[in-house]
Amino acid sequence: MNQSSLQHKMGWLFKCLPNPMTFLLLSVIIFIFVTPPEVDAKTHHYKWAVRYEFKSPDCYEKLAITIDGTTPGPTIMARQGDTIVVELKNELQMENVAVHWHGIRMFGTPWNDGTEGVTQCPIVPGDTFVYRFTLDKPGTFFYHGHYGMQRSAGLYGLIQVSVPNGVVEPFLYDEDRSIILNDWWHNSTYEQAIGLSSLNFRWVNEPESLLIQGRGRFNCSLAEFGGKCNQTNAECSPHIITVVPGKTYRLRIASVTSLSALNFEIEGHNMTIVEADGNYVEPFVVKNLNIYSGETYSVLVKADQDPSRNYWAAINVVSRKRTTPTGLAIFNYSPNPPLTPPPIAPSTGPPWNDTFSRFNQSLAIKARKGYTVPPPQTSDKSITLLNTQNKIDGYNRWAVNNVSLLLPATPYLIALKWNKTNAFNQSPAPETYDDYQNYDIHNPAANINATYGSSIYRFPFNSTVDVVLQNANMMKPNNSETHPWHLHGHDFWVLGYGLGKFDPVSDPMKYNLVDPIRKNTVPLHPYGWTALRFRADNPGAWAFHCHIESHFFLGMGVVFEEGVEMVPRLPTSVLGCGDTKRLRMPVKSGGSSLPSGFIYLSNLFVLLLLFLN
Ligand SMILES: *[C@@H]1O[C@H](CO)[C@@H](O)[C@H](O)[C@H]1NC(C)=O
Ligand SMILES: *[C@@H]1O[C@H](CO)[C@@H](O)[C@H](O)[C@H]1NC(C)=O
Ligand SMILES: *[C@@H]1O[C@H](CO)[C@@H](O)[C@H](O)[C@H]1NC(C)=O
Ligand SMILES: *[C@@H]1O[C@H](CO)[C@@H](O)[C@H](O)[C@H]1NC(C)=O
Ligand SMILES: *[C@@H]1O[C@H](CO)[C@@H](O)[C@H](O)[C@H]1NC(C)=O
Ligand SMILES: *[C@@H]1O[C@H](CO)[C@@H](O)[C@H](O)[C@H]1NC(C)=O
Ligand SMILES: *[C@@H]1O[C@H](CO)[C@@H](O)[C@H](O)[C@H]1NC(C)=O
Ligand SMILES: *[C@@H]1O[C@H](CO)[C@@H](O)[C@H](O)[C@H]1NC(C)=O
Ligand SMILES: *[C@@H]1O[C@H](CO)[C@@H](O)[C@H](O)[C@H]1NC(C)=O
Ligand SMILES: *[C@@H]1O[C@H](CO)[C@@H](O)[C@H](O)[C@H]1NC(C)=O
Ligand SMILES: *[C@@H]1O[C@H](CO)[C@@H](O)[C@H](O)[C@H]1NC(C)=O
Ligand SMILES: [Cu+2]
Repeated sequence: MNQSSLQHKMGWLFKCLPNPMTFLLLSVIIFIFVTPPEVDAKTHHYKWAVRYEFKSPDCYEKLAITIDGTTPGPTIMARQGDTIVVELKNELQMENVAVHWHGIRMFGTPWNDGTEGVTQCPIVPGDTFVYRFTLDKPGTFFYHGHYGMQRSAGLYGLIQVSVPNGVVEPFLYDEDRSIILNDWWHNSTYEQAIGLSSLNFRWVNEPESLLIQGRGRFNCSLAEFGGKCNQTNAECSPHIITVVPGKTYRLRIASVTSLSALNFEIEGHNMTIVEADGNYVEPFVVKNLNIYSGETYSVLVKADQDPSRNYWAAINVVSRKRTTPTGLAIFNYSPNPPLTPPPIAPSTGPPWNDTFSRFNQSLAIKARKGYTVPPPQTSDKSITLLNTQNKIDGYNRWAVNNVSLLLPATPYLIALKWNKTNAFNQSPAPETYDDYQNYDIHNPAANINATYGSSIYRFPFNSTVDVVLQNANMMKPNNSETHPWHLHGHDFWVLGYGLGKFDPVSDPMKYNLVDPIRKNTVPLHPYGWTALRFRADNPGAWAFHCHIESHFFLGMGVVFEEGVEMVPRLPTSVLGCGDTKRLRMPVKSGGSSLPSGFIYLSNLFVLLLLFLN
């Protein structure tokens, strides 16, 4: 239908409608016909059941959290502008759940971010929660459990968002291949969580295995007595990446590890890094890729080696002393038999303690020319977040500026919208730490005790905020770990990395304000600092935390709020816990969790389509 015939029909329609109706219809029409990517946007519906099943991803059987019986869960494949609707049914029987959509900014739907304690109440056993959100940008993303340590139990999967029809990406490739990387323990997530939070602290230890696309291989002769382990179980046969000689592949790689930083390489093949967290990277060639928990990358790989054999795709732990065997997949040149092992031993990766080369790779990641979005050249506010390991009343905790986060019973977004001022501490969270000029990041503090806290950082809407993450010594002398920090609801600009203590005078002068990469997850290297800038332009309450499962579980995170007054009335489906126990309205079966205004608009839209036909 062309524009003028549309206007003709519209004109007729408006004459028949009262004024407010006309206004609403006009908004709908503008929304539908003027916003380009929405034109051919689709809605993808999923009905997922989350439940425990006995699984043997590394040949050793244990309980894993699955989606419709699989871990990783199904890959969501869609286009920018598409809407995703996931009806998530909690069939865990004895455990709550929530699922976070990592890297999706949730514009206009902050209550669907899936972060229990921050944006929603937990989904109780037997209940169904409807997540509905729009894919705001193309790229590689993922989803995972965000309640307790459920990601560790296997609740995760990929989201692959392609560019809208007619849009061309700035690099050429023949096909996509996706892998999601993970680390895996045989002890249950419950044993881990209780061990970590006991006065008699029990560390989770290093993972037993590394998984590529949910598959790894444990040496069954090392299995504990009574453990069920079967090396020939099909569930633990390696993941196969099949390629055709001469073709170029876009390999999308996501890491959901609970602890490990990984180094990924494909034997005998270079890789060109082209995407990071949904943002185009100025391409550069590497032999191997360091990837931290919460990050995603796309690399281009050309199948240009001897096609008569297969190659190893290998992941190795870096930044922690390695005890976990290499995780392996097979890079299979068609038509070779997929399971024929490559003739040489797989790479054991770079030295685990080669911090410099990882730091150097972080520095090398810049925004692609022609796709740079320059950051605001100045910021309105700068906060410094000191990362430390502490004790509180004898318990092991992680803290930020000496405060270890305890998520309140009433999730922040809900407390803010419902004016529940007793739900969390209303005084502002600390913007720096005590005596930071004299603080020695290279030694554990004289007093290692920290405090619990629930305060948040509140930023004026659309202000520009700098965050300087400062690493320090752990409680154990001469030890500092890598912490990958993930921000919900935003991409930030990575202004700089440094080793040692941040100098507030000289270091900002070295910030990259020209072509910084935008990301949602960034490493903080041992004894180093990382500086970020973001615009507080997404109304809501957003978690910013270390993506290591046990670290966030032990308090290593903060919460940012901006423009919460602009968030419309929350759907009642997110309520029902803490101070909102009685506010939850029953949802009719098959009912929607959308705000009524939205339903009204969608109904009008349907009406409009009927008129037009
Ligand atoms: C598994 O958990 C038990 C009980 O907490 C503990 O004794 C054991 O050391 C753990 N195993 C490993 C490999 O960490
Ligand atoms: C598995 O462990 C046993 C016992 O330590 C060892 O003898 C064997 O070589 C290991 N197998 C592999 C494939 O590493
Ligand atoms: C191991 O798995 C294979 C394939 O599923 C099966 O044939 C075999 O019986 C299993 N072995 C044991 C000891 O359970
Ligand atoms: C990988 O890149 C290095 C450095 O650019 C180059 O020397 C090497 O030949 C390349 N290897 C392959 C297999 O292309
Ligand atoms: C890494 O550790 C090894 C010993 O495990 C040590 O010899 C080496 O000097 C360390 N390298 C760096 C860069 O710290
Ligand atoms: C640092 O990174 C750049 C870009 O990837 C690379 O060319 C260079 O070889 C690296 N240097 C070291 C010492 O690793
Ligand atoms: C740290 O806390 C513990 C337990 O609460 C207490 O016994 C100890 O005195 C505190 N240490 C310092 C230096 O205040
Ligand atoms: C919360 O407070 C704001 C500002 O005082 C007010 O506009 C809003 O109606 C209140 N919301 C509720 C649910 O009470
Ligand atoms: C943390 O708090 C303790 C008191 O609880 C204090 O002695 C210590 O200096 C604080 N450390 C920092 C880094 O602020
Ligand atoms: C946010 O601030 C920028 C720069 O001042 C401005 O261009 C933009 O329109 C503002 N956005 C909103 C939603 O106010
Ligand atoms: C920590 O490292 C420093 C410098 O390398 C060294 O002098 C010191 O002995 C180490 N301390 C411990 C407890 O290992
Ligand atoms: Cu951490």
